[in-house]
Amino acid sequence: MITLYDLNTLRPDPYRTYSPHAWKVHCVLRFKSLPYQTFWLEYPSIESKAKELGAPPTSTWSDGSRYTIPFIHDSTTNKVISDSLLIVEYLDNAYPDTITLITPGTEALQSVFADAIWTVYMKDIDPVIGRTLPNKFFTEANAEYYRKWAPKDPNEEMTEESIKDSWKRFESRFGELAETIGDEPFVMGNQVSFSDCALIGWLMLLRFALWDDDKGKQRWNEIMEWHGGRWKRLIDTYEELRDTRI
Ligand SMILES: N[C@@H](CCC(=O)N[C@@H](CS)C(=O)NCC(=O)O)C(=O)O
Repeated sequence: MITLYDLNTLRPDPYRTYSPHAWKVHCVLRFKSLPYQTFWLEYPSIESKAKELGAPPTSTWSDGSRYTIPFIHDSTTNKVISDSLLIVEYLDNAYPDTITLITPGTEALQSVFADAIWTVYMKDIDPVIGRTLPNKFFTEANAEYYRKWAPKDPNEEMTEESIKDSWKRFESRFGELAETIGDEPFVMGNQVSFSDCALIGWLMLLRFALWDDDKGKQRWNEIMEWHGGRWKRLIDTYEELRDTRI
Protein backbone atom coordinates (compact mmCIF):
# COMPACT_ATOMS: atom_id res chain seq x y z
CA MET A 1 0.00 0.00 0.00
CA ILE A 2 1.22 3.49 -0.85
CA THR A 3 0.84 6.19 1.79
CA LEU A 4 1.02 9.78 0.60
CA TYR A 5 2.02 12.31 3.26
CA ASP A 6 0.20 15.55 2.61
CA LEU A 7 -0.64 18.87 4.24
CA ASN A 8 -3.75 19.01 6.39
CA THR A 9 -6.47 21.64 6.06
CA LEU A 10 -10.02 22.00 7.36
CA ARG A 11 -11.50 21.71 3.89
CA PRO A 12 -13.20 18.38 3.28
CA ASP A 13 -12.04 15.92 0.66
CA PRO A 14 -11.55 15.80 -2.26
CA TYR A 15 -10.12 19.34 -2.14
CA ARG A 16 -8.45 19.06 1.26
CA THR A 17 -4.89 19.93 0.35
CA TYR A 18 -3.69 23.13 -1.27
CA SER A 19 -0.15 21.96 -1.87
CA PRO A 20 0.42 21.96 -5.65
CA HIS A 21 3.24 19.47 -5.17
CA ALA A 22 1.02 17.02 -3.29
CA TRP A 23 -1.72 17.54 -5.88
CA LYS A 24 0.71 16.43 -8.59
CA VAL A 25 1.15 13.12 -6.80
CA HIS A 26 -2.59 12.62 -6.15
CA CYS A 27 -3.10 13.23 -9.86
CA VAL A 28 -0.39 10.79 -10.94
CA LEU A 29 -1.64 8.06 -8.59
CA ARG A 30 -5.11 8.45 -10.01
CA PHE A 31 -3.93 8.37 -13.62
CA LYS A 32 -2.01 5.22 -12.72
CA SER A 33 -5.06 3.83 -10.92
CA LEU A 34 -2.89 2.89 -7.94
CA PRO A 35 -4.66 2.51 -4.57
CA TYR A 36 -3.26 4.70 -1.81
CA GLN A 37 -4.03 6.27 1.49
CA THR A 38 -3.30 9.80 2.70
CA PHE A 39 -1.63 10.71 5.99
CA TRP A 40 -2.35 14.31 6.91
CA LEU A 41 0.41 16.38 8.49
CA GLU A 42 0.69 19.89 9.91
CA TYR A 43 3.71 21.97 8.86
CA PRO A 44 5.41 21.68 12.28
CA SER A 45 5.33 17.87 12.17
CA ILE A 46 6.60 17.37 8.58
CA GLU A 47 10.25 17.18 9.62
CA SER A 48 9.81 14.72 12.50
CA LYS A 49 7.59 12.41 10.43
CA ALA A 50 10.00 12.55 7.49
CA LYS A 51 12.93 11.72 9.76
CA GLU A 52 11.01 8.91 11.43
CA LEU A 53 10.36 7.30 8.03
CA GLY A 54 13.71 8.20 6.47
CA ALA A 55 12.27 10.59 3.87
CA PRO A 56 15.16 12.82 2.77
CA PRO A 57 14.99 16.63 2.81
CA THR A 58 14.27 18.20 -0.59
CA SER A 59 16.38 21.35 -0.25
CA THR A 60 18.20 23.45 2.31
CA TRP A 61 17.33 26.53 4.33
CA SER A 62 20.15 28.83 5.40
CA ASP A 63 20.03 27.08 8.80
CA GLY A 64 19.74 23.49 7.66
CA SER A 65 17.80 20.85 5.76
CA ARG A 66 14.30 21.56 4.49
CA TYR A 67 11.82 18.70 4.77
CA THR A 68 8.70 19.00 2.66
CA ILE A 69 5.53 17.21 1.75
CA PRO A 70 4.76 15.32 -0.38
CA PHE A 71 6.64 12.15 0.49
CA ILE A 72 5.43 8.61 0.11
CA HIS A 73 5.99 5.30 1.82
CA ASP A 74 5.37 2.22 -0.30
CA SER A 75 4.91 -0.75 2.03
CA THR A 76 5.12 -3.20 -0.88
CA THR A 77 8.71 -2.26 -1.66
CA ASN A 78 9.44 -0.58 1.69
CA LYS A 79 10.69 2.51 -0.14
CA VAL A 80 10.32 6.07 1.09
CA ILE A 81 10.63 8.85 -1.49
CA SER A 82 10.34 12.62 -1.19
CA ASP A 83 9.96 15.33 -3.84
CA SER A 84 7.06 15.19 -6.29
CA LEU A 85 9.20 14.63 -9.39
CA LEU A 86 11.22 11.84 -7.76
CA ILE A 87 8.04 10.23 -6.44
CA VAL A 88 6.58 10.10 -9.95
CA GLU A 89 9.83 8.70 -11.39
CA TYR A 90 9.76 6.06 -8.66
CA LEU A 91 6.12 5.15 -9.41
CA ASP A 92 6.84 4.88 -13.14
CA ASN A 93 9.68 2.45 -12.39
CA ALA A 94 8.05 0.48 -9.59
CA TYR A 95 4.74 0.04 -11.43
CA PRO A 96 5.70 -0.45 -15.09
CA ASP A 97 2.25 -1.87 -15.94
CA THR A 98 0.65 1.50 -15.24
CA ILE A 99 0.64 4.52 -17.55
CA THR A 100 4.08 6.22 -17.70
CA LEU A 101 3.91 9.88 -16.73
CA ILE A 102 7.58 10.73 -17.29
CA THR A 103 8.59 9.08 -20.54
CA PRO A 104 12.36 8.39 -20.53
CA GLY A 105 14.12 11.31 -22.16
CA THR A 106 11.56 13.88 -21.02
CA GLU A 107 12.69 14.20 -17.37
CA ALA A 108 14.52 17.51 -17.76
CA LEU A 109 11.85 19.07 -19.99
CA GLN A 110 9.03 18.06 -17.67
CA SER A 111 10.91 19.17 -14.58
CA VAL A 112 11.52 22.60 -16.09
CA PHE A 113 7.94 22.86 -17.35
CA ALA A 114 6.57 21.97 -13.91
CA ASP A 115 8.63 24.79 -12.35
CA ALA A 116 7.75 27.21 -15.15
CA ILE A 117 4.04 26.93 -14.45
CA TRP A 118 4.60 28.95 -11.31
CA THR A 119 7.64 31.02 -12.19
CA VAL A 120 6.47 32.00 -15.67
CA TYR A 121 2.77 31.42 -16.16
CA MET A 122 1.32 32.07 -12.72
CA LYS A 123 3.72 34.61 -11.25
CA ASP A 124 1.36 37.52 -11.96
CA ILE A 125 -1.27 36.01 -9.74
CA ASP A 126 1.08 35.09 -6.89
CA PRO A 127 0.66 38.36 -4.92
CA VAL A 128 -3.12 38.30 -5.45
CA ILE A 129 -3.46 34.75 -4.17
CA GLY A 130 -0.83 35.28 -1.48
CA ARG A 131 -2.90 37.95 0.22
CA THR A 132 -5.89 35.59 0.61
CA LEU A 133 -3.85 32.96 2.47
CA PRO A 134 -3.97 31.66 5.12
CA ASN A 135 -7.75 31.43 4.77
CA LYS A 136 -10.41 29.98 7.04
CA PHE A 137 -9.56 26.44 5.95
CA PHE A 138 -6.06 26.59 7.42
CA THR A 139 -5.58 24.76 10.70
CA GLU A 140 -4.28 26.94 13.51
CA ALA A 141 -0.80 25.36 13.45
CA ASN A 142 -0.48 25.64 9.68
CA ALA A 143 -1.67 29.25 9.62
CA GLU A 144 0.88 30.23 12.25
CA TYR A 145 3.71 28.50 10.38
CA TYR A 146 2.59 29.91 7.03
CA ARG A 147 2.58 33.49 8.31
CA LYS A 148 6.16 33.16 9.51
CA TRP A 149 7.23 31.47 6.29
CA ALA A 150 5.48 33.80 3.86
CA PRO A 151 5.26 37.18 5.57
CA LYS A 152 3.38 39.84 3.65
CA ASP A 153 5.57 42.24 1.76
CA PRO A 154 4.51 45.72 2.93
CA ASN A 155 5.56 47.12 -0.47
CA GLU A 156 3.10 44.86 -2.15
CA GLU A 157 0.02 46.80 -1.09
CA MET A 158 -2.42 46.09 -3.90
CA THR A 159 -5.17 48.32 -5.17
CA GLU A 160 -8.30 47.20 -6.98
CA GLU A 161 -6.66 48.42 -10.17
CA SER A 162 -3.43 46.45 -9.66
CA ILE A 163 -5.41 43.31 -8.76
CA LYS A 164 -7.40 43.68 -11.97
CA ASP A 165 -4.18 44.12 -13.94
CA SER A 166 -2.68 41.00 -12.38
CA TRP A 167 -5.71 38.95 -13.38
CA LYS A 168 -5.49 40.31 -16.92
CA ARG A 169 -1.80 39.49 -17.20
CA PHE A 170 -2.38 36.04 -15.75
CA GLU A 171 -5.20 35.33 -18.18
CA SER A 172 -3.11 36.43 -21.11
CA ARG A 173 -0.12 34.33 -19.95
CA PHE A 174 -2.35 31.28 -19.70
CA GLY A 175 -3.66 32.19 -23.14
CA GLU A 176 -0.09 32.03 -24.47
CA LEU A 177 0.29 28.64 -22.84
CA ALA A 178 -2.99 27.46 -24.39
CA GLU A 179 -1.74 28.54 -27.80
CA THR A 180 1.61 26.86 -27.30
CA ILE A 181 -0.07 23.60 -26.36
CA GLY A 182 -2.48 23.88 -29.28
CA ASP A 183 -5.69 21.93 -29.86
CA GLU A 184 -4.64 18.66 -28.34
CA PRO A 185 -5.76 17.92 -24.80
CA PHE A 186 -2.40 17.50 -23.07
CA VAL A 187 0.95 19.27 -22.87
CA MET A 188 2.48 16.35 -24.81
CA GLY A 189 -0.32 16.20 -27.36
CA ASN A 190 -2.53 13.16 -26.90
CA GLN A 191 -0.27 11.66 -24.26
CA VAL A 192 -0.96 12.58 -20.65
CA SER A 193 2.18 13.30 -18.62
CA PHE A 194 3.53 14.62 -15.34
CA SER A 195 3.33 18.11 -16.88
CA ASP A 196 -0.46 17.91 -17.01
CA CYS A 197 -0.52 16.87 -13.35
CA ALA A 198 1.72 19.83 -12.54
CA LEU A 199 -0.75 22.13 -14.30
CA ILE A 200 -3.64 20.55 -12.43
CA GLY A 201 -1.71 20.90 -9.15
CA TRP A 202 -1.16 24.63 -9.53
CA LEU A 203 -4.73 25.18 -10.70
CA MET A 204 -5.94 23.34 -7.62
CA LEU A 205 -3.97 25.73 -5.41
CA LEU A 206 -5.80 28.54 -7.16
CA ARG A 207 -9.09 26.77 -6.59
CA PHE A 208 -8.29 26.36 -2.89
CA ALA A 209 -7.62 30.08 -2.54
CA LEU A 210 -10.63 31.18 -4.60
CA TRP A 211 -13.27 28.68 -3.49
CA ASP A 212 -13.97 30.63 -0.35
CA ASP A 213 -16.64 33.21 -1.16
CA ASP A 214 -19.06 33.91 -4.01
CA LYS A 215 -16.67 36.30 -5.74
CA GLY A 216 -13.87 33.75 -5.67
CA LYS A 217 -16.12 30.96 -6.89
CA GLN A 218 -17.25 33.14 -9.75
CA ARG A 219 -13.62 33.88 -10.59
CA TRP A 220 -12.80 30.17 -10.59
CA ASN A 221 -15.74 29.46 -12.90
CA GLU A 222 -14.49 32.18 -15.24
CA ILE A 223 -11.02 30.59 -15.35
CA MET A 224 -12.70 27.31 -16.22
CA GLU A 225 -14.22 29.04 -19.26
CA TRP A 226 -11.02 30.76 -20.41
CA HIS A 227 -9.40 29.72 -23.68
CA GLY A 228 -12.28 27.67 -24.92
CA GLY A 229 -12.73 25.85 -21.62
CA ARG A 230 -9.49 23.94 -21.98
CA TRP A 231 -8.51 24.18 -18.28
CA LYS A 232 -11.90 22.83 -17.27
CA ARG A 233 -11.50 19.94 -19.70
CA LEU A 234 -8.10 19.19 -18.17
CA ILE A 235 -9.45 19.16 -14.61
CA ASP A 236 -12.52 17.17 -15.68
CA THR A 237 -10.25 14.55 -17.24
CA TYR A 238 -8.62 14.07 -13.86
CA GLU A 239 -11.83 14.20 -11.83
CA GLU A 240 -13.61 11.70 -14.03
CA LEU A 241 -10.96 9.06 -13.29
CA ARG A 242 -11.72 6.55 -10.58
CA ASP A 243 -10.76 7.81 -7.12
CA THR A 244 -8.20 5.28 -5.91
CA ARG A 245 -7.88 6.52 -2.36
CA ILE A 246 -8.63 3.96 0.31
N1 LIG B 1 10.41 20.21 -4.63
C1 LIG B 1 9.42 19.79 -3.68
C2 LIG B 1 8.74 21.01 -3.08
C3 LIG B 1 7.69 20.61 -2.05
C4 LIG B 1 7.22 21.80 -1.22
O1 LIG B 1 7.68 22.94 -1.38
N2 LIG B 1 6.30 21.52 -0.27
C5 LIG B 1 5.83 22.53 0.66
C6 LIG B 1 4.30 22.51 0.70
S1 LIG B 1 3.61 22.97 -0.84
C7 LIG B 1 6.30 22.17 2.07
O2 LIG B 1 6.23 21.04 2.48
N3 LIG B 1 6.78 23.16 2.84
C8 LIG B 1 7.18 22.92 4.18
C9 LIG B 1 8.30 23.83 4.60
O3 LIG B 1 8.82 24.54 3.75
O4 LIG B 1 8.64 23.80 5.79
C10 LIG B 1 8.42 18.85 -4.39
O5 LIG B 1 8.25 18.99 -5.61
O6 LIG B 1 7.86 17.95 -3.75
